[in-house]
Amino acid sequence: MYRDKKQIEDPSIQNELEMFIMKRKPYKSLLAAMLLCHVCTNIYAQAGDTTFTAKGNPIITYKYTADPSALVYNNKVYLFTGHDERPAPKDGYEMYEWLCFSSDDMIHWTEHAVPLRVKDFAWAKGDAWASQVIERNGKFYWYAAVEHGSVPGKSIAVAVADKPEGPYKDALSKALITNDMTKATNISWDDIDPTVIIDNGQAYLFWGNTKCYYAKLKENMMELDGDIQTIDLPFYTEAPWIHKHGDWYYLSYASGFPEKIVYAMSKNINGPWEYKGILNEIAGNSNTNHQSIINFKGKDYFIYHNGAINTHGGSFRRSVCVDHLYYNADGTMKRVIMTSEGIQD
Ligand code: FUB
Repeated sequence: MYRDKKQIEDPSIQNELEMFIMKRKPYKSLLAAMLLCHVCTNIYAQAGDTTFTAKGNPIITYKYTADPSALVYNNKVYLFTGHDERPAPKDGYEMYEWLCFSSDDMIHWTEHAVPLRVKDFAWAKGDAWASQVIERNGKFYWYAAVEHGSVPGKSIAVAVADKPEGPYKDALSKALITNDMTKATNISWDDIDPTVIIDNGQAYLFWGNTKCYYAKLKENMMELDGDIQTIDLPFYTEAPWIHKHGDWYYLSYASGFPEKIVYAMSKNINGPWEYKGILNEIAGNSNTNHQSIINFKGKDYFIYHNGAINTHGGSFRRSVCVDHLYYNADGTMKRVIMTSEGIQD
C-alpha cells in the first residue's frame, strides 16, 4: 500500500521496466504504452512531484492525509492537507508537515514537494493541524494551527508564497492568534482550524474549537482588523468552513464527537446564522471528519477525511475523500452521500 515517491520517480525503476519489456516480447506493446503514459504524465510535474490517479475514496492511498482544505485557482484545484504520521498501532496525533496536491479534473493528481512544515515557524513547537490557503493580490496566504512554543496552547500561524504549491515561509515571525487572545473558553486548544474568505474585498478569518471565533483581516492578510467576535452555533465542536454560494453564506462545522458535519446559513457574513442541521454523517472509522467545500468547473465538491485505509487507518491515520455536493433550490445543501467510488466524472 505504501509507495515511496522515489518508487514512482526513480529512473532506475524506469530502467527495470524497460528491461522487463525487452524480456517479455508478447507484452511489449502494452508495457511500452504504460511506460510512455507514465513519462507523459510526469512531463507536466516538477522534479520531486508525484503523479497518481484517484481510484475512488480515499483518493490518496500511499500516505495518510487529514484536514483537507481546497483552493480553486487558475482552473486547477489545489488540495492542502495535514499528514498523519503516527505509527500503528499507537494513538494520538503525530503531524509535522502539510502537503499540497493539485488536479485539473479531481481524478488525476500531482503531489508537490512538501510546501510547509511546523519547523518553518521558529516560534512553534509542534502539531501541524488544520489549515487553509487563500490568494490575494498574487500572493498565497496559508493559515495554520500549531502548538505555540512559549504562549501555552494552540495558535494560528500565517505563511506566504508566490505560488499556490509554495514553498511557503513564515509571514510574521510570530503567531497571528495566540491562546491568550481568546477568552470565551478556558481550554488551551480553542485557537485551531482556521478558515478564511474574502468577501467584497474584506477578508475574514473564522476558527475555533468549542467556541467559534471570527475577525476581520487587514488587506495585508497578516493583521487582525478589529476585535475578535464569537458566534453561537448549536453543538459546535471545531472545523469551521466558510463559503458562499449565490447570495448565501454557509458556515459548516464539526459537531459532537465522533463528529458529524452540520451547517448554518445567513444572508450576512456577520450573521445571524440559521442552523440547518446535518450535512455529513460520521465518516467511517474516524472520530473527526473535517470538511472543505468548493465549486470547481461548475460542480460542487465536499472534501473530508475518514479512517478507511486497511489495515491501520483510523482516527490518527486518516485519509482524504471527495464526493459530490448538491444544493436545493432554496439554497440549502443536500446531505452528502459518502461513497467508495468517489468522483468518476
Ligand atoms: O488534525 C488535528 C485536528 O483534528 C484538527 O485540527 C481537527 O479539525 C481535527 O480534524
